[in-house]
Formats: sequence, structure tokens, C-alpha cells
Amino acid sequence: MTATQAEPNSDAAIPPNTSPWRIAGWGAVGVIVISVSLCVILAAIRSTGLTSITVTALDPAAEPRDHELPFFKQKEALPDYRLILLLNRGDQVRLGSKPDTSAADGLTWQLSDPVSLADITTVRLEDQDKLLSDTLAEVEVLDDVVVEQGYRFEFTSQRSLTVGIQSFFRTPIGQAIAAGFCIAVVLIVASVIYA
Ligand SMILES: [Ca+2]
Repeated sequence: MTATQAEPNSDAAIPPNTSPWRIAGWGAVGVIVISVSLCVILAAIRSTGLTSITVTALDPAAEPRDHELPFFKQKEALPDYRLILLLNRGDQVRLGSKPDTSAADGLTWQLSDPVSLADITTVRLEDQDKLLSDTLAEVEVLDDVVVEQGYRFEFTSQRSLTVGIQSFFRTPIGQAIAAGFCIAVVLIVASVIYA
């Protein structure tokens, strides 16, 4: 090795008046620009949020009933439908039940907080029971309308950057970028203080 070859980070490699903190600060700015760009692109991809689901029983005669006794608690005998969103990170969103109601004319569940379609594995329709609820149908949200097991599922969605950003930051890449962003901010603050 000759004397003219400078080692990285040695004083000779850094022009006079440029502190290592200043260089780290610029590096951190680059990290932030890349992080924000990735965040916006990936959030846009995940920004379609499910806002409502309407379930219709195509054959009302085939709907589950609590009992088949005539003239006895006919209203209570009607099914107790409930919907559950199964998410691909393992948890669930329960959309609540509609007790003693037929779905012959369609039942609609509104989502007050839209859920990104990218986070949903399947939508499960159950007949709620005190002991063990029966799964009537379980569908993937592959289209606006999906028919399964005699039930028609109609999905309404809308694009929302908030939904996309929330969804993005729950992914491993999103959490890594959030961590990188925090480190970059600390470096910038340090570069301003110490430069
Ligand atoms: Ca019932």
C-alpha cells in the first residue's frame, strides 16, 4: 500500500471543513428520502380499503334456523349472522352479529375503520351460537361480488392513503423503514449539533 492511498474515513479522505457528522447527516437525508419514497409507493399499492360487505342468502329456505318448531319463537329461530375478517398477520376483525335476521334481502356490515384489502386473507360468515358458531361460508375478496355456499358477498371499497400507510407500517418492511427513519432523524439532529 502506498502512502497516497487513503483509508476510508481517514482524515485525508475528507476535505477540510467537512466534519464526519456533516457527511453522516447527508447520508441520513438520503435514507429519509428513499424511505419516504418507498413508503408512498408501497402505501399506494395497499391503499384500497374495504368499507362495507353485503351478504345475501340466495336460497332463504336453506338458511340455518335455531329450531324447526312451527308457531314457536319464529323470530328467534332466524339465523344470527356474523362476519369476521381474517387478516394475513394472524389476527381478526369481528364486524359484529345481526341476531334473528334473515339475509334474504341482504344484510350490510359497515366498516367504520376501512381495512386494507392487502391485509385480508378471507371473510368468514358464521351463524353465531352460544356454544360453537358454525362457519357458513368463507371467501377471499377476489372480486366485487363473490358467491359461495349459497351466499352472495358484495364488497365495497375505496382508496385511502391513510389505510395504505397504516397497512404498510404493519408489514416487516414498513417497520424496518420506520426504524431506519428514526435512526436517520437522530443522525441529522446529531450532525446539526456536532458539525
Ligand atoms: Ca336466532
